[in-house]
Order: sequence, then structure tokens, then C-alpha cells
Amino acid sequence: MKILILNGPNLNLLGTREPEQYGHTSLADVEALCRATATPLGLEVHFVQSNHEGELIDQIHAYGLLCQQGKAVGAVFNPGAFTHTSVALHDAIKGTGLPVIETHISNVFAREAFRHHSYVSPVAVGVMAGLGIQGYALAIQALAHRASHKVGA
Ligand code: CA2
Repeated sequence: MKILILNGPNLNLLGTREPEQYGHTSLADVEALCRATATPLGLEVHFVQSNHEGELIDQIHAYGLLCQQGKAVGAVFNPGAFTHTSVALHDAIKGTGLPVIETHISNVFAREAFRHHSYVSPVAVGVMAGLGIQGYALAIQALAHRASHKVGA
């Protein structure tokens, strides 16, 4: 079974600036954590970062299909700033039925008001925020648990 770990714009900068918000870990560290968490659960990780909305949508479409075929459990998705702007990501998740756990490193609700609204949350199966990169690991565990209990199947 596969799992998509999808990261949106500017997350390639992780570990280079704003450590007070995002910590000192790099995106490569996040990938290593995701692989270390997913592999013992029998999940094959597809780890992607893109600064382009269309590429994120294409990945959602591809994994929506894999989930329908029973070949994937869903996606851990940090949409970055597109969280707060993108109707297209909302439509892609809704349109494919891909089980998504929206995951933010920072607590978006403790930050600027424009980060309090998410277009993704209404179509996500769950939301993680403010737990640092550990949120990715917890989201992977939640998707694995959800799939093994066939929630929504
Ligand atoms: O907390 C999160 O994970 C966010 O999704 C991160 C986004 C932000 O726009 C969301 O509101 C919350 C920003 C990602 C950019 O990350 C950087 C990391 C280091 C230096 C600059 C940007």
C-alpha cells in the first residue's frame, strides 16, 4: 500500500529561515521521519514537494485513483499558503475523494488572521496543526489506522 506525502509552496525552504515558526529541521528530515514512520506500517512513501498548484492537483488526482483501486491509503498534505487561497485544491480533493490529512507544522490559529481560514479543511478527513514535524508522523499513523479499519469504505 502506498501513501502520498505532499508538500506545497516554500516548504523546500524548511530549516533555512523562520526557525521560531518551523523549527530547525529540513524537508529532507521530514522525509526521513515519514519513511521511518510509514515503512514499519507496511506503507510505501511517495514524497513530493512542489511550488506549483497544478502539480499538487495532478498528484491528488493520481492518488485519488490509486485509493479507489485499493492501492493507497491517502495523503498527508501540507498545502502551505495555498491552504488559505486555493479553491482548486479544495475541488481536487473533493472531486477525487482522496482521504487527506491536512498537516501544518505551525499552529496556524495562533498566527495572523489570514491563516485561520482553510479551503482544504472542509474536505479533509482530519487536520493537524502546531505539533511541528511530528504532525506528519501522527498523520501517517492515522491514515494507516483508518485504512486498516476501513473507515468510509
Ligand atoms: O505551518 C505550516 O506548515 C504552514 O503550512 C507553512 C506555510 C504557511 O503559509 C501556512 O500558513 C502554514 C509556509 C511554508 C513556508 O515555510 C518556510 C520555511 C522556512 C522559511 C520560509 C518558509
